[in-house]
Amino acid sequence: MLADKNKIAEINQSLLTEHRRRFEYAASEVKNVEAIIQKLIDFNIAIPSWALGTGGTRFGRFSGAGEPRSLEEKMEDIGLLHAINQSSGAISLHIPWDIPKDYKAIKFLATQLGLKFDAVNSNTFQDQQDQELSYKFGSLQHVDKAVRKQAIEHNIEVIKHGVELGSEALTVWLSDGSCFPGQLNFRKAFQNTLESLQEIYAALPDDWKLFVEYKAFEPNFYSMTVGDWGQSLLYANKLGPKAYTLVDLGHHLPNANIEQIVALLLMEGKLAGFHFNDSKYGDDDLTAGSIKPYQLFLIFNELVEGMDARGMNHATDLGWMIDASHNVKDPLEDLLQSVEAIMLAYAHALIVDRKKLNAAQEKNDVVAAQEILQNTFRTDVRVIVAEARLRSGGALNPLQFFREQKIREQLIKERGTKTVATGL
Ligand SMILES: [Mn+2]
Repeated sequence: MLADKNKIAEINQSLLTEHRRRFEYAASEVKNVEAIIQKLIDFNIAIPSWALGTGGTRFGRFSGAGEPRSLEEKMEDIGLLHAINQSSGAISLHIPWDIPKDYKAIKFLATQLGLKFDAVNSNTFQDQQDQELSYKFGSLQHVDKAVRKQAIEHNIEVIKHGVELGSEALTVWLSDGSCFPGQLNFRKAFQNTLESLQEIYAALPDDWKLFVEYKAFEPNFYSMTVGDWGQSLLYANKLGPKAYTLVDLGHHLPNANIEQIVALLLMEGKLAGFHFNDSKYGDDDLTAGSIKPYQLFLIFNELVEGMDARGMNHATDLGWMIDASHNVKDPLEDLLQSVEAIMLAYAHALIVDRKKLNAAQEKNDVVAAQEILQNTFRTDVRVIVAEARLRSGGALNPLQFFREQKIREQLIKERGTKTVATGL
């Protein structure tokens, strides 16, 4: 189904008087509000093709109803999101869960829906039905050269799909590692992985990037061969200028200072971008900003500061993607909430008074520095984000629109109640 633009405009009209009143106040409180609105309009967050269905855990999966049954329907769902919030204009494909069968038709559909193809993602953390060799003991790190070769070829295949669709990056997340002491020679595992990545890197088109994603633990629980940003950066540095470190917020040990990691990766010109989600304990895949919105703001604060220091374009110079899917929410409502939380964190970061913050830092005025950040975080920027959406043709209140227009009910009518989207 497609979103009804006239309906969006009609509902917006009914909310406009109240919105205008709130916006006038916010605009008087925030400096350079027009420049901020433009940046918010330009900013888009890619939606992964695996987030449109209800996620599962290893204990079970409670599928929702009206889930997309094909890549085309997943794209339609993202098209719906984008029509409603005007900030989700890209899809990140996972291969082999979502192999495009007809590139031309898929590209045409993407254009119709206003979507671009973001990074493509390979999968060597599962065995596929028709697969010859198993990844049980790793893929790019495997002691058997034949397994490594199979995994390398898969990644090159993923690049080929991406080239056809107009993607410009490959994200490699490896579950490689070990579960028990002694299982693995760390140095050999690293070398094997590096050599495999080098072969994949050599197959990248000139204008492509390779994103090396790290994760602290799970599914391996003793060691991960790309376990933290240090290891990822080692690979990225050894591979060359097209390789970068990708930060997934849920892939750290508890209490890691992610904002500091981001600042240093940016300083080194090696930050690829983000997988947004939130967590209480580990890789919980919860809605972005649902548990630690202040941390999300602090991360964006470093992003804006670090990108501006390097003269980077916020909207295009890093990869921005949500990587979450959980058991209990409607996936589309969850994504609307995630995008909203990310836009709010970005808006907050844009209004930090950097001159004052810098002055406080230079004087070791710890109290003033904290006040600047916390006052910013406590400023209500929801109406500014809504104004950016309004100007782009999106809904003033996305979640309210989704519910009042009974979009899920319509999707269930179209697709049925017993649909299961491919993915985790
Ligand atoms: Mn991720």
